Amino acid sequence: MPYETLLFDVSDGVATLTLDRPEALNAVNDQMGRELLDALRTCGRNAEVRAVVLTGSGRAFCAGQDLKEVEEGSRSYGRIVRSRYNPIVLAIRRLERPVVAGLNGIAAGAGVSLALACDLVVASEGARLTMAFSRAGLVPDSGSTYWLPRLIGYHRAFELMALAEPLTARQAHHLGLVNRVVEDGELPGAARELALRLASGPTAALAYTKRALDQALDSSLEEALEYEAHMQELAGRTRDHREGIAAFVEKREPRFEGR
Ligand code: T3D
Repeated sequence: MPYETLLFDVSDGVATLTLDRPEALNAVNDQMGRELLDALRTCGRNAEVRAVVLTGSGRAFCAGQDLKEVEEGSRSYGRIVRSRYNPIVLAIRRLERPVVAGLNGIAAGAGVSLALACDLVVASEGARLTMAFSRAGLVPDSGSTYWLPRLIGYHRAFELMALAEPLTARQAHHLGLVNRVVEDGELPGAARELALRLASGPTAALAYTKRALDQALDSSLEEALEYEAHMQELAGRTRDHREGIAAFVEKREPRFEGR
């Protein structure tokens, strides 16, 4: 599927998905929603892809829902959230590849939610995160009511959601919403470097790690222990596991193939 609102590149095991409506700060319209979902699913089907970077063109990561599209006519918000955003969030979580959000600039509304759904977040110094939903008289969606209280606790989550004050990249890092902050201009390189490292990792074991963490978020200790055992059983059957053991015994770095 050719994309018009998204740049899609695969090289050296890394797929880079760049939201590309810079004139609208990469706000998500209907077409971008469809294209992003298709691109994520394409990554899942392509064995060459072993890590994904999600980033934006221009000065923004993503300004959330395209509010001009909202203005154009009557709509069912519930239907849009269910049919557009929820499948994208689930596609990121179910993608058996690590997804790195490269926050090149402002992230607002569902743009923050998309970043939170990723496995790692690297932000440029000048990036800002704003839970802009309440300024539009809306409720945080696309998973942010799920992630934020788990990551930073109820009170801070509510404060961000209700007051919609922007967080700097450094503040977001301090709160644990962002893994790394890099100088402006270093971002595409830093996100890619991290993705390249992940792409040379044991892809199946990383996918099982992602599944186990998601499972553990809503499990009892007993359930988490059992799920870990299940994932370990699967990881233990991979060639990359055998390679990891061989590398240890031979005192060398492992060369994982993603199988
Ligand atoms: O059913 C449903 O759709 C519900 C789902 C909701 C999910 C949501 O995401 S709700 C939250 C939606 N997002 C927002 O409320 C953010 C709106 N944008 C802003 O508050 C500001 O633009 C920013 C704080 C992000 C950046 O401010 P600033 O001053 O740096 O830039 P700007 O001048 O406001 O924007 C630059 C251009 O981008 C401008 O276009 P123009 O005037 O030059 O032609 C602006 O209209 C456009 N733009 C920015 N955000 C959006 C947008 N266009 C459409 N939709 C946007 N969200």
